[in-house]
Amino acid sequence: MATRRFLITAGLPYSNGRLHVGHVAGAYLPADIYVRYLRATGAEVRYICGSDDNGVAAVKTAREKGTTPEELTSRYNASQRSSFDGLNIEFDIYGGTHQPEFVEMHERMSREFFLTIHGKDYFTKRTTKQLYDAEADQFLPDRFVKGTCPHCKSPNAFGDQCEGCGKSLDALDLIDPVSTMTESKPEPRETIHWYLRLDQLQDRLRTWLESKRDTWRPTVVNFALGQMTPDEGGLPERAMTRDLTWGVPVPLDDLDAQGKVLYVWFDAPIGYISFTAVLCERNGEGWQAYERWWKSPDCKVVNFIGEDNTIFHAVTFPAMLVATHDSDSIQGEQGEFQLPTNVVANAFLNIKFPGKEEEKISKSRGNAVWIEEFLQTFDPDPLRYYLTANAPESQRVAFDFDDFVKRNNTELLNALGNFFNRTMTFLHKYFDGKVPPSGTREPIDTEQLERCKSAVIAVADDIERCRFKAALAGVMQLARDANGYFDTTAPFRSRKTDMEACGRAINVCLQTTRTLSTLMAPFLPTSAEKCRAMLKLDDSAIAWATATDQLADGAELGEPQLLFKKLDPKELFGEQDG
Ligand code: B3M
Ligand code: ZN
Repeated sequence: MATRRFLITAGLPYSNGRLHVGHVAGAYLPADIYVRYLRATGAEVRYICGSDDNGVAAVKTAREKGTTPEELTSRYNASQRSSFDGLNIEFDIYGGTHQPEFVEMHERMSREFFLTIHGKDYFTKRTTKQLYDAEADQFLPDRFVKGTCPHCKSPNAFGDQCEGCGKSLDALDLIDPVSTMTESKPEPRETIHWYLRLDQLQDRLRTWLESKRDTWRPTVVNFALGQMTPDEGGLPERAMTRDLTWGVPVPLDDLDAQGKVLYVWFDAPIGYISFTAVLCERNGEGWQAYERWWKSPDCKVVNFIGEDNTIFHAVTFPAMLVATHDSDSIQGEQGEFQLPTNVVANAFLNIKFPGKEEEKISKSRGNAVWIEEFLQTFDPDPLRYYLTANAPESQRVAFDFDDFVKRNNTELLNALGNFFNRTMTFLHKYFDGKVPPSGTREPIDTEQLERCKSAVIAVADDIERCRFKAALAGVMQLARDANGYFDTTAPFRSRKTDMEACGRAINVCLQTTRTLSTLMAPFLPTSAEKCRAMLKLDDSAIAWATATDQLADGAELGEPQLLFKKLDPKELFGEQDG
């Protein structure tokens, strides 16, 4: 069979803040698990990410912090990168749309995209009205305008959305608008922008999305198709340029384009491609080798995102890709940009602190759990575990501290950790650390080994379908069954009466740890490494196909190591409520 190839992306985080658990649960961790698993099956994979540096978010935060967007985005690019490292989320490249090593390639590719789409007549140039701050001498991005909501009359409405009722707004409809830059009253002025003709691309997108009904998460496909219902007018044109100086300048030889940049949602997804090109260049293949990943139907592109990014990944970006095609194939012919094979979106994560109500994670309320801080107290694997076992795959769930501690102690420690620990300790105590002979296996033994084999298939199947939570549950079930096997065969009793039976049971337990060490690796890479050390296996044991390879009779194994620590809620939260 030819080697499978995958290009995996995770949404580019805005580089205007630190990473919190919600980000990680949304996209980066599930993608990392998927990538680790795919590699274990022998697939050729590139995992691409980096920061989304352009757009208003950086300009606004930089202003608030009294710094420049360059300085701000470079600082947070580094901070986010180190949080990812700390969690063992391993990208093949971590770029940044405005970072020194990437900006040139990124802008070149973004310009090329814009010009190709322009050349194919998928833009309309249009004059509209927008709020202008005469004091600051600039048009105001939506987020820079505050006012009263025309719907609910809340005074906390911004130009794009009301914080009170959540409705999305047009800045021009705000009552008593105020510029957040200068506190002055902005006035409507005419401006010109380029709109992507999504209406012209909608039929092809709909056909493409319909074909994904059986393989994508229903939340994603239904949401995207829901944008295209004809009775509500279908997809509107969307402005792909902005009046801003921070970003990729609009590449048109047109006076009206001066002082304007590409909309951040136009250039950001191109970051996936431009970072791939830089990666290819770094690897010495030349940047053009990116085409092997992006323009070849035998490479599958899969995007992992948070749910709020669905419209851009399931509609707008695919529309941009289709708009560059010469052929009328929707997925893309050889040599054309491929549409994603899957767009995997997770819902948001809420937060629940001990003794408090569940709430939305919000920077302004200061209730986020920052990765940087979390890693000062905890190891990465328990967080990876909890965020997968409790993943917001189909709906919002809460990061609940009590539950985190409980699951660490009852699941990771009591089920998985304990099985390794009791098996390895027993081995060293009574068998001198050497694998006892498998002997003639009884049905109870072969049943346990069969469970290992079935788990290998079931876990793979769940990961292939991006059901990571179910996949991890499958791994944990095997650990629990293994404990059951240990209890039933009771080597701690048979060692006094029947050393052969005792050795047989320990042999099967060891074969099970061998399987578990492979199956847990995508989820818990650090702990899996410890397991390999205990079993004296090298990294080749990550390969999925080796999961049920047997440890040889008589093989000498390593010392037992504790995989997980018990967490004490009193120690952790004792001081919290006073
Ligand atoms: N920066 C949105 C976000 O962090 C955005 C993702 C871009 S992916 C191309 O929510
Ligand atoms: Zn409102």
